Amino acid sequence: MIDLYFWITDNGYKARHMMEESGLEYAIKPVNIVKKEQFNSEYLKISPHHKIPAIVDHNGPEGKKISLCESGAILKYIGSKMLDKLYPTDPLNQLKVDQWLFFGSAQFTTLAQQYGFFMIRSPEDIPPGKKHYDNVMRDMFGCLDEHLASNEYMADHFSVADISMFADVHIYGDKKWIGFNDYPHLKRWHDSIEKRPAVDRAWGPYE
Ligand SMILES: N[C@@H](CCC(=O)N[C@@H](CS)C(=O)NCC(=O)O)C(=O)O
Repeated sequence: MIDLYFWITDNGYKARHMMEESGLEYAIKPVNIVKKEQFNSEYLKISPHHKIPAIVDHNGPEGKKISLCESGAILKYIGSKMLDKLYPTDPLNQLKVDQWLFFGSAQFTTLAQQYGFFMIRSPEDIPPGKKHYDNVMRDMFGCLDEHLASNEYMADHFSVADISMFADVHIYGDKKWIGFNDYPHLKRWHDSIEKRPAVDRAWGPYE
C-alpha cells in the first residue's frame, strides 16, 4: 500500500496520474496547502521543504517502509516498480526518459508555476512579470511542439516523462491561457494522453 500526499495542483495531479497508471494500491492523504497543512510537523518529516506531492510506500525496497517527496523522484520510483512499463530499464531509453523527466519537473513545471503566479494568483497586477513568463511559457510550449512534430511521445514510448509534462500542458493549454493554436503537435500529444482512463480517474474527485 502506498500513501499519496496530494493536493489539487499540477504536481499533485502528476503524482496521482502516476499512481493511476501504475495499478498499484494507494490511498490519497489530502494535504490542504491553502490551509498550510504542509507545515504540520509530522508532514515535514516526509517532505522537508513543505511541498506536495509525497508518498509513503509501506513495502519499499527490501520490504522497508520509505518516504519520498519531489514529483520527478516519485514518478521514477513508481515507474521503476512497474517492470519496464513507464520507466525503461534499457540504459539508452532511460537517458531519453530522464532528459524529459528532468525537463518536466525541474524546468517546465517550475516555470509554469511562475506563469501561474503572475497571471492568476499575484495579488498585484505586474505587467513585466506577466510578459516575461508568457514569453517563457510560449518558448517551452514551442520547444515541446517541435520535439513532438517528429516523436509520438517525449521518449520512444509513453513514459514517466510524458506524465511529468502533462499536468501543466493540460492546465495552460486551455485557451484562457497559452492555448494550442500555435502548437498543433503538442495538442495532438495532449489529446491522446487526455483520453487515457488513468487521466480521467486522476483528475476526478478524490474524496
Ligand atoms: N519540485 C517539487 C515542487 C512541488 C511544489 O511546488 N508543490 C507545491 C504545490 S504544486 C506546494 O506544495 N506548495 C506549498 C508550499 O510551497 O508550501 C516537485 O516537483 O514535487
